[in-house]
Amino acid sequence: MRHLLRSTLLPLLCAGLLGACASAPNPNMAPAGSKGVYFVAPANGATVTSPFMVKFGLKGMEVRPAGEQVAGTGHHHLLINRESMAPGQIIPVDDVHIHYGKGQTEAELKLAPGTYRLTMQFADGFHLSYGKEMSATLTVTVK
Ligand SMILES: [Cu+2]
Repeated sequence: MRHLLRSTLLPLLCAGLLGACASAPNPNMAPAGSKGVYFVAPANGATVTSPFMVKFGLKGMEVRPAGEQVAGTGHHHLLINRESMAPGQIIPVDDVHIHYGKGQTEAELKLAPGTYRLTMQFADGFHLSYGKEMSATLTVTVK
C-alpha cells in the first residue's frame, strides 16, 4: 500500500508543482524568453543566516556599471519587500532599494530575522527600470 501510494501520488504531486511553475515563473531559473533575470542564490523559500550571498543571473542583456545609458545593458538592483517597478521608472536610493551600480553580479546582504520578498530589478545606466520582464521575486526567511 505504501509503495502504491508513492508510485501513484508522487507523479501527480510533481504534475501539480509543474502547473504552479507555469503560472508563476521560477525565480531561480533563466526565463524561457530571450531576456530576463533570475536568482542564482538564494533558492526561493530558503532559510538563511544573515549575512548571506545573493547572486544575480542575467539573460539576453549585459551588466555594465551605472553612469551611461547604453542599449542592452544595465545593472542589478535588489528591492526588499517591494514588487517590480514599471519600465522607465527611476529606482530610488534607500534602505529597501539597493543599487549595484559598480556592475556587481553578487553581493552580501544583511537583514534582521524575518521573512522577506526579494525582487531583483534590472535597470539602465540612469537607474530607469526595465520593468517586470527584467525582474524576479522570491521569498527568503532569515533566522
Ligand atoms: Cu541603479
